[in-house]
Amino acid sequence: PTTIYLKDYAPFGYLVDEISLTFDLAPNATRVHSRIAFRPNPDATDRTFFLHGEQLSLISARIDDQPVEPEVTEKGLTCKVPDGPFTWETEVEIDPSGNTALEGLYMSNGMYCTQCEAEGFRKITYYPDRPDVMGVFSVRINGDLPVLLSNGNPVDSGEGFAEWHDPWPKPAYLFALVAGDLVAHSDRFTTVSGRDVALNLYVRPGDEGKCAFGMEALKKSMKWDEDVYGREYDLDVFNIVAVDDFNMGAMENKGLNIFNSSAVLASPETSTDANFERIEAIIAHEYFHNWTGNRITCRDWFQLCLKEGLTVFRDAQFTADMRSAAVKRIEDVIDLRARQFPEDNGPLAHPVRPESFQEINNFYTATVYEKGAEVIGILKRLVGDRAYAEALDLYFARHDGQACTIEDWLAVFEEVTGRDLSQFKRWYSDAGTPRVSVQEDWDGSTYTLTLSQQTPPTPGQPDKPPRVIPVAVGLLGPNGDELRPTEMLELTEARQSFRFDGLPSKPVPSILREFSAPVILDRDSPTSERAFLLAHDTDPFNRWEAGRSLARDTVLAMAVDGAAPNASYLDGIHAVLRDDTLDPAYRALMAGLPGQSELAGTLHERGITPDPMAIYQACEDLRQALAETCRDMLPRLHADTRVDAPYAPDAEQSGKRALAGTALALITRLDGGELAAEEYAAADNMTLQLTALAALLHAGKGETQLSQFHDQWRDDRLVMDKWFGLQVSMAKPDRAAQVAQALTQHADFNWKNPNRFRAVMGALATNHAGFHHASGAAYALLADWLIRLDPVNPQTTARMFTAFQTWRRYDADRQALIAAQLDRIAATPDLSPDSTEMIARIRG
Ligand code: HT7
Ligand code: ZN
Repeated sequence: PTTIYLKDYAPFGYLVDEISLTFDLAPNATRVHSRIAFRPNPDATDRTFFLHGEQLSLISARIDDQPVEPEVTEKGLTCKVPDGPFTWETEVEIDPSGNTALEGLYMSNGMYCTQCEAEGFRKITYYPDRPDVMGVFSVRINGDLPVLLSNGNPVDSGEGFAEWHDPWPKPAYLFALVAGDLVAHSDRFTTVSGRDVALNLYVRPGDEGKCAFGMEALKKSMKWDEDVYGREYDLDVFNIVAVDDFNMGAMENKGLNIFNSSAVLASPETSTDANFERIEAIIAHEYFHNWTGNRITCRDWFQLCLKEGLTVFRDAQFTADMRSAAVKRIEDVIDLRARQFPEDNGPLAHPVRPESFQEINNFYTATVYEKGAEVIGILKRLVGDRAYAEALDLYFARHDGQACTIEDWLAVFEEVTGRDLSQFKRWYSDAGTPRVSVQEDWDGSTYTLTLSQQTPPTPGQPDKPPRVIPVAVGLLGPNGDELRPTEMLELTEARQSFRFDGLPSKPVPSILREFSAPVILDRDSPTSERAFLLAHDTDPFNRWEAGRSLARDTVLAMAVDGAAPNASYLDGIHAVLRDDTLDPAYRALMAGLPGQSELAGTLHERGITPDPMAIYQACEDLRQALAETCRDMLPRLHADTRVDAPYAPDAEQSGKRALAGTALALITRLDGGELAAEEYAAADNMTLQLTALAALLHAGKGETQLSQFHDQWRDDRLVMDKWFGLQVSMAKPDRAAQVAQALTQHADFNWKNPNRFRAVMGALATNHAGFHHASGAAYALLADWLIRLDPVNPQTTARMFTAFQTWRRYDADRQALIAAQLDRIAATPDLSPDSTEMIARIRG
């Protein structure tokens, strides 16, 4: 495998002015004719004419209408070309129906569909398939299908053909084509300057009833981007297509977004509140890419965080505005700790802007996306909201139509603020999660906070100089009053002190409010202080965090020392659950426990080898103790959170349902499932149905309901994914592998469909105690299936290796079992480069 380095970047020797593509569609033998206007790039020195191309049968090639004989390899072609501008033409044949990797042009349920990011266009035709080569695309599709779509605006269509033109120059990764028997859910949007835009959501016949929510989310996103970022849509149409076979959530192709059907189709009967929230966020994310990604794109794939970090940041702002900012922030931190922290603190650690890679598809990671968004949050906190807005305006004005770098991005901030951002840039170049420790001093009127930072070594980066960390701090008085409102401290040194003078009494500090930077705060504060913050902190994030850290410490003490559940935690959560002045969604989050994998990670950081079974049991015991503590108030809490109005997936109703679900889960521990069975029978929406079913399964009941559920939903593929996944995630540790194994034998286990594969194998990998069961059965099962999927779909296979990234945390027996499975997979003949790279990095 070849390693590609950021430092080796060189521009391509030729620019593309225009590219015309003609597709003659046929499932096994699609013909692609390309006609490309090239001219020498004045900024390049190397004039090698190399076009990427993989899995293509070259039929013919011409330069300026004259046949040529290029030199063709498995990776592309080279050819001698004229010194000045020239027209390049090829005809290739490809096999969409044989394309199971879902990259390039492929088929899903009889529909043609493309996925070109990052390097899929080279499977469609010969082209400089790199993001800094931007051209104006015209496309003609010949095919006997009712709907024929490509990027940009429609030009012409008739029986068996359609023509499209995209006036905005774009890199090939944003190319898209869809052709199939689809139906449209249509609407319109008038932009701020009065431009009328036709909106269409194309779905398979039968899915029309699941489009309304997605369409509303799209219109809200378009309006929000105008209002908040001043960004207007720039084509006559915006099309979205739902496809069942898709490797990720969605793709922002210019004017033709393609979505995994799970990320766009929704109805109250078939989708949970969490599904609705996720769909709204993904639609917004892909739409926001129109400016942050499409109009301004990346120079090379090392700059991926330029578009992804910023767009995740923007979609988080959108969700915070549409729903509850505090709840969104907590959800994001839960997710960051579950997915990004293990990556940043294990063998797969890499900088937000990596410096090398073998397979770029392996770098669509939580670090690039979620930490990339956190880094934008840090920048905004450092420069302030006004400067952020000014810098963004300058970024859009200066770089529209360009392929940019992180340096371009930082330059606009430096220019607007006059601030030197070289230390801040370490957030992009240095991997690893900084640990911030705290020391306090009180002399009777001055309170001094001394903060120290240290980032552990990561692969290839042994030393980490200090970086700038915004630490939001507020000081509380003994009765919970704010002695000092939130102040943004800038920690720039390895160790630094901050003084607060003239205080009437020793304050209780509330540190890292709003989770002002993605760091681990090492602070051994007394339980009483955390209980105080849980009751009084005026910052909603830190109030939640106080409960979270009490929960963490009590579970770990129970798991490691056999301690009893901590009464401060139980009483504190009891008080929160009763407090109906608090948002129900927030109360539901307060009552949650940290994930078991996260708890295992904390033990490992403290030098203790985690025992997954002991952690599992401690969590069970603590939940049981919470149920007992809250016994008297739970029926009332459950009744009070009942939603009587017609179902709406909004923040208010879904918050109530979340709290009712929390109450139901606790009640089920006390009544053995009586109420859950009633709730299941009466449920008229998927949130209630699934919550009740999960509670029953946890209680060791629910077999009847499980089979009723199957009969009710057997024809709905997205609901059936839930049916598969729930059984594995609710399975007891000693049964998880067996349950997953049995489900892989089910007639509906279509393992080539990424959603179905992930429903079972993803659920197995995240059932912590089940996955790490001492038998090693789950490791072996996952390995068997990765070996099977790899030749069919390397991208989806490679992403699942993250299940093994934390393997060094565990005891020698488990490590040996995992190493044996990784070695078995690595020894598989013809293993994909994607999986080969992941195993090599994880194995170290
Ligand atoms: N920009 C997209 C990333 C992507 C992708 C999407 C679907 C299938 C394969 C893919 N590879 C990369 C999605 C996004 O971040 O919005
Ligand atoms: Zn994105």
